[in-house]
Parts: sequence; C-alpha cells; structure tokens
Amino acid sequence: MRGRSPSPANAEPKLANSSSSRKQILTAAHWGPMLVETDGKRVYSSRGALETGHLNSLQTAVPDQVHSKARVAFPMARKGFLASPDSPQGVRGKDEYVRISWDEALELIHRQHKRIRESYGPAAIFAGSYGWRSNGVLHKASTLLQRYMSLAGGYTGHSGDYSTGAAQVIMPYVVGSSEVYQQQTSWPLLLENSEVVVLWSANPLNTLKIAWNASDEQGMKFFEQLKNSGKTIIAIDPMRSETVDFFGEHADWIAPHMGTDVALMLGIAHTLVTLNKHDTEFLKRCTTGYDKFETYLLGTRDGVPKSAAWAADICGIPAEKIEKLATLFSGQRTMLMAGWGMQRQQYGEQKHWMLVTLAAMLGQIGTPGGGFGLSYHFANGGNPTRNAAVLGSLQGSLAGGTDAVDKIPVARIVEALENPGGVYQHNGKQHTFPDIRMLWWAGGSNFTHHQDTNRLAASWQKPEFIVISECFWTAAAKHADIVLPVTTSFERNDMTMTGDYSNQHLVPMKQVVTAQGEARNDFDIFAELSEIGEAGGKLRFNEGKSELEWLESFYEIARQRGATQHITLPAFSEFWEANQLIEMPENAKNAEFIRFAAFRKDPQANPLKTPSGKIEIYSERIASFGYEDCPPHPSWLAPDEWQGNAESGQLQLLSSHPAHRLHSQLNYAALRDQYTIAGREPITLHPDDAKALGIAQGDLVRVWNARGQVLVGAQITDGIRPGVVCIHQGAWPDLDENQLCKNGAVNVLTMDIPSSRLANGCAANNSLVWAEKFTGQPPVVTAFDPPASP
Ligand SMILES: Nc1nc2c(c(=O)[nH]1)N[C@H]1C(S)=C(S)[C@@H](COP(=O)(O)OP(=O)(O)OC[C@H]3O[C@@H](n4cnc5c(=O)[nH]c(N)nc54)[C@H](O)[C@@H]3O)O[C@H]1N2
Ligand SMILES: Nc1nc2c(c(=O)[nH]1)N[C@H]1C(S)=C(S)[C@@H](COP(=O)(O)OP(=O)(O)OC[C@H]3O[C@@H](n4cnc5c(=O)[nH]c(N)nc54)[C@H](O)[C@@H]3O)O[C@H]1N2
Ligand SMILES: [Mo]
Repeated sequence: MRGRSPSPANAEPKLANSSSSRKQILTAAHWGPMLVETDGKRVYSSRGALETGHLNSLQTAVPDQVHSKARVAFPMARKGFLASPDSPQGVRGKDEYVRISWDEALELIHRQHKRIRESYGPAAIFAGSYGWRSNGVLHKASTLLQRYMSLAGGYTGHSGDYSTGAAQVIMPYVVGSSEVYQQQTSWPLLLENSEVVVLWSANPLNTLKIAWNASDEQGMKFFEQLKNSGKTIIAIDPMRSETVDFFGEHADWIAPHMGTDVALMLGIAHTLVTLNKHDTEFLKRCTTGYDKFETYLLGTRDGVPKSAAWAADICGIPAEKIEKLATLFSGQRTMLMAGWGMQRQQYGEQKHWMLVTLAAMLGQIGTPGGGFGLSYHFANGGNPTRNAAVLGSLQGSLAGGTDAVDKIPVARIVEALENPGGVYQHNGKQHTFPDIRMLWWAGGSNFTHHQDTNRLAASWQKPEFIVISECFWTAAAKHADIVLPVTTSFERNDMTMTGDYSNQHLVPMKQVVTAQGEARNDFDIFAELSEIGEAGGKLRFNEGKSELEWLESFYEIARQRGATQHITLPAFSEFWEANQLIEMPENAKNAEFIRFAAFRKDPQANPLKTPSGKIEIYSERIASFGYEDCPPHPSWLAPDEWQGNAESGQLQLLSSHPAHRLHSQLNYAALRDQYTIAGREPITLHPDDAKALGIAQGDLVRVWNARGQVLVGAQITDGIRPGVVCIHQGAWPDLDENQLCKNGAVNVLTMDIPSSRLANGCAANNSLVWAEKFTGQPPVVTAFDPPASP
C-alpha cells in the first residue's frame, strides 16, 4: 500500500484441501502476522500471513500451542501448600499437584495475598514478573498483574531487562539515549552508502524472527540485499551463526574468544592511532574525554599499550588481522552493527561503550551508512517508520492506584530472595533489597530465563506464597503453590501493531478457538479477583468494558492518531469483520533518517542528553560512583570465568538465542524434531574438542560445573571456535533426583552474577564447563509432562 490512506493488504485467503467448516483467521504473534486454519474448536495449521520469501518456522506452531499435552488444564494447588496454606509444607519442585476449582483457587490467593499484604506491606509482594508473555494491546499478562496489584495497594516491581541489561544503562551516559530500542539509520541509506558492514555479536537470521509487538518481517529483505550488494561484510562471533552461514562466501567470519571483544576493539583503536587514521576533528568536536582514554589506550598510564599484538594474545585473533580491520574500517564507510550477546556478560557495559568509542574514532557517527547501530538485529530496526495510526494499549497504572513501591534490577531477583534487607549498589545509588514474601509471575518463564537454576530453586523455597499464571506446565509452574491455567492468544480477541520501530501494520487478532480446558484470560482472572479481594471491585479493574469494547477504545485511539497524519481507518465494526490487516503508508522523510545526523552537523545546537552534550568517552559521573567493575572509560577487564583462566579441558559456554523458539516458548512443539539431538537440546562443539573428549556426532553428552549438570546431544561442527561450546538458551529445566537436567537447560550451568554494579545486568554468557560422553542409561525427558497428582 503506497497511498495516503491504508488499505487491507491481503486478499481473502484461499484454503488448500480443507473442509468447508474450516476457515482461516488472521492473527499475530511476536513472530509476525499469521493465518490459522480452524473449525473453531481445533487448529489444523498455521502459516505466515505476509509474503516475505523467508520461512519463519515459529509461525507453523499454533496447533501445538493450542493442543499441547503440556497445557495447564485446570487450576492446581501444590499438595503441601493446600495442607496448610498459612505455613506451607513440602518442597517446591518436588511436590504433587491437586486439582481445585476456580473459586477455590481465587479464594486461596485472596486470603494469602491479604494476609501477607497486611502483615508485611506492599514491598513484600513481588509482581515484577519479567517475561515475553504473548503480544497484543489488551491481554498483556504482566501489565494486567501490575494493574491488579497497583489497585490492591502496590508491589515490588523490576527495572531493566535481561536483553540489554548492561547496554541500556551505560548508553545514556555515553550518548544520552538507550540506543538499543531506538530506530536506526534507515536501511535504504545504509544499502546506498555503507561500504563495510560489521555484524558484531549479532545473529539477525535468528533474532529477527520476532519482535516485542509482532514482527513486521522486513529485516531479512534488507539483509538479502546486503548479501548481494558486493559490500564487505564481516561477522565477529565465536560461533558461525545461522547469519554467517546465510552470507556464505559474501562474509568474512572472525571468531574471537568469548568475552574478549573489548580487547579486540582496543587493538583496532590502537592501530588507528599508530597509523594516525583516527578522526581527531570528530573527536574534538563531538566527544569528550578522549585524551584520558588515549593515555590508557597507548599505555602511557599503565605501561601497557593496547596494541594489536597485545589484543591478539587476549582475543586469539592474529595481530595482522586486527591491523587490517583498522585500515579497512578507517578507509571506508563502515557501519558497526552490534547485537547484544556480548553485553550479556560480566563487564557487559564495556562492550558497547568501547564500540561507540571505536565508531567515534572512525569519525563516521551521524553519516548515512556509517557509525554504529545497536538494533538492526532486533525487531527490524532500520526499517523506516511509517506514518501510522498506532493503537492504544492497556495501562498497568491507574489514577488512584499505587504503582511499584520498590524496584529491583530484574536479574538480581535471587540475590533479593537470598538477602532481604541487604544493601546493594545500582547505577550510582545504594539500595536495600525488600523482604519478599509472595511472588506472582504472569507471562514470564523465570526458571528458564534466570541464571544458575539450582541456586534459584533453593532461594525459591523461602517465600511464603508463589502463584504462577501459565498456559503451560513450565518449570516455574512446577515450583508454584497455585497454578492458574491461562488462554493462549489464540483463545481470545486482541490486536497488535507490527514492527517495534516501523508501525508497519495494524493487525486484528481474532479469537481462533474456544478456551482449552478451564483456561481463562489473564484479564478475566484479575477482574474476578478484584471483585473478591483487595483491588476495590471488578468495575475498577475493567472500567465496565467488555473485551471488544476495550479493543474498540484502543482502535479509536489509533483512528485519532491516524487522523493527524491524514490516515483514515474504517469504522471498528468494519475493520473487525474484515479479518484483514491494514498496512500503513510510507513516510519518505523517515526513509532518509540518519541517526545522530543533527548532532554531527552542529553539536552545540543539537546536544546529546549527556552531561557534556557530547559523546562521553570518559564519564565524570561514572567516575564519581567509584565502581571497580565499571571504570570511567571503556576498559578491558578479564572476567571471572573465561578462556584466560580455564583449566585444561574446560570449555567456554555460549547460550545464544535459539532459531526455533522464542526463549522457552515452543520447546514442547514439533519444531523440536528440527533441532534436538538424542532427544534433547544440542551442544555445538568443535571437532578438536570432541576428539579430545571422545565424543561423536549424536552422542549424549553430560556437561557440568560446580553449579549443576545437564544432558545434551552432540552437534559437532567446525563452525565454532575451539574451546567454545554453545547450548542455546530456553530448554525447559527437567531435573532428576541427582539434579541432572535431562532436557539440557543451559541456565543450570550459568553464573548468576551482575554485569557490574552499574547496571546489574544479566551476565549469562560467561561460564566455564566440563563435558564428557554420557554412557549410562539415557533418562527419559519429562519436561513437558504435567506433574504427578495424588
Ligand atoms: N543463559 C541465558 N539466559 C537468558 C538469555 C541468554 O541469552 N542466555 N537471554 C535472556 C533474555 S534476553 C530474555 S528476554 C529472557 C526471556 O525470558 P522470558 O521472557 O521469561 O521467556 P519466555 O520463554 O518467552 O517466557 C514467556 C512465558 O510466558 C508464557 N505466556 C505466553 N503467553 C502468556 C499469556 O498470555 N499469559 C500468561 N500468563 N503467560 C503467557 C509462556 O508460556 C512462557 O512460559 O531470557 C534471558 N535468559
Ligand atoms: N528466534 C529467536 N529470536 C529472538 C529471540 C529468541 O529467543 N529466538 N529472543 C529475542 C530477544 S528477547 C532478544 S534480547 C534478542 C537477543 O539478541 P542477541 O542478544 O543479539 O542474541 P544472542 O543470540 O544472545 O547473541 C547474538 C550473537 O552474539 C554472539 N556472542 C555471544 N557472546 C559473544 C562474545 O563474547 N563476542 C562476540 N563477538 N559474539 C558473542 C552469539 O554467538 C550470537 O551469535 O533476540 C530476540 N530474537
Ligand atoms: Mo531479551
């Protein structure tokens, strides 16, 4: 659609070999708009609704999502909890579950919630509930939980996220904005002007399959054009990712040791200075603190020049190669596209700070196609923002409600449970952990997403009361006192935009099938509970509106927003009947968007939101915090566990994001057959390492360290740096009586430490492990079985 007003984009879909009672409903998930074939009771198939030329495997999984044996069918209570709810018995994770009625479940929750709130105050109730739930503007699980808890008098929430924990806190000090969730210099300009594109710790072929709203699915088209453009493409990643394979001979794959990128960048930066190829004019005009950083870079302060040879020793890339990169980058228009895996590490803050510093030394920030970009690999950053009628959406806080009374950095939850009242540092301030007595998770999978599962499971025994609202019997659900069965997004009505940055489409998400088992919508659960309990009545929670009335009100907001841009949307009833998405008109000006262009042109007139208004290579504010783990300019700091201190036989563990899941979502689905080896999560390892360990392709492998042990299947390939192994994140924990995870959940092995005291970000990507061929009787995977009932 290229005109002024939007129009339905896809014609009424035709069905191949299906009976007449079946129809196709248009809906959407994080993984994009989909057409779902159904007779209203069963789902038969699903596929992408946009013609993209790229198959997104996640879009085929709707039948499994709706009909999985892993669904929670009824409200369930843990046996030891039910025996004496005020002082529960038994061990969470080892107990049986008893079916109860919805009335009983809500009454039990109400009584415990009231008791704990009255005894300990709102901070004792953790409703931070981090997670990717399902998309949609109304049925937002965690937002609904927080809306309820705010009406009930407040709660403890969270700050930050697992995704960009380190980068999103350091970037505002450096460039005055978070960068990680912001629109990038547009792809058309990049394709026209960039000569060198560097994918640094980024695997867009996987990660662009999803977006926080729904994916607009445009990113791969641009990467396809890049591949065929003849430009120089470099991928820096310890693993030959799907993206490197996609570029094939068109890209140069450089595989450093894990966690050593700052050293590699310093080596390039040092070479630039040696060759006098750094842009002193840009550094002077647009940055502050370079001089101080240069004394570190050249070693005038500590006697250690951060030369290419110095870097080579640390990162394992030959010095000549590092020098070549310096010449290449400085001689050509270079875009440094960084993903986030390398900042999900100890000292993660340093990675993107040094990347920006390198880009500043190259002097190309603010040019079309040069500089750095932190979101090309996520939610299709760089796909130009449309003129758009953007939907309204449900808000978590309401007038008269009490929002979060405290917030803990999201990845510090276990520390908080272990150490109530404990003092901690965060982003320049001292805080105290609340005394958490009750937790409610709705829309997150914390037993897969959090590091060091055994430590989490131990801390999880402490609270008095834990509720999980879930569609599936996740490990978290199997560690709860009450489990509430929730509908999937295919069992309710909703709407979404596509493209977190582009707002390219408005998509109706009409209910596909009736609710399965006794599942209810999160919205209805909290509305019911408001009627019994603490939140002042159903009417306060739902404002007297039905599901469709809410959707109409969000659509009306879109209509108003659209009108200001000369976009005319059809009436809601017409739109809802049509079962078609609406594509928004392009905006020619946005297609010319260059990040930092105005600042580059005139930094005085268009200052950044940093204290100096410039790019801060040295930060006085960070210096004032005095954090040893986050020095005031980008620095190489050796992590606690890495190649440099590994014992012989120890391997570095990567836990990248999976191709055929969104984290833990869909681990139970038939898609499993496409990636599991020996029936479990694969471990990617190099032939040299496999040989040394006597492991063959397809073998069952036990991987362990002091924190835990998992069983995985061997995937042997030269597409990974020797000494590094990868187990993708998101397999469901499935611990047997010896705490051996039968399904291969990587976080059983990862360290639960903060990136630093500045950001307290998740540091999943730096752990050492041992591995051996598993020779015992292979245990059966039980991750997807509902728990035992008496
Ligand atoms: N080792 C390691 N660990 C990591 C990472 C890593 O790179 N390495 N990455 C981290 C990152 S970046 C992230 S974002 C996290 C992801 O962590 P999460 O976002 O927690 O992961 P998901 O698997 O998406 O969990 C979403 C859960 O919500 C449930 N759900 C879906 N729809 C609904 C709904 O409508 N209502 C309710 N009540 N529930 C619903 C799903 O069944 C699922 O269990 O993992 C982090 N953990
Ligand atoms: N299909 C799919 N798409 C997703 C997700 C998913 O689970 N599945 N999750 C979504 C979410 S919530 C997020 S936050 C994003 C995550 O986006 P990212 O954080 O960018 O994804 P990762 O796979 O963790 O890491 C990207 C690459 O970094 C590499 N890497 C790791 N450590 C290092 C290092 O030390 N140095 C270098 N140079 N490279 C390193 C990994 O090998 C990997 O190929 O993806 C989103 N997209
Ligand atoms: Mo994430």
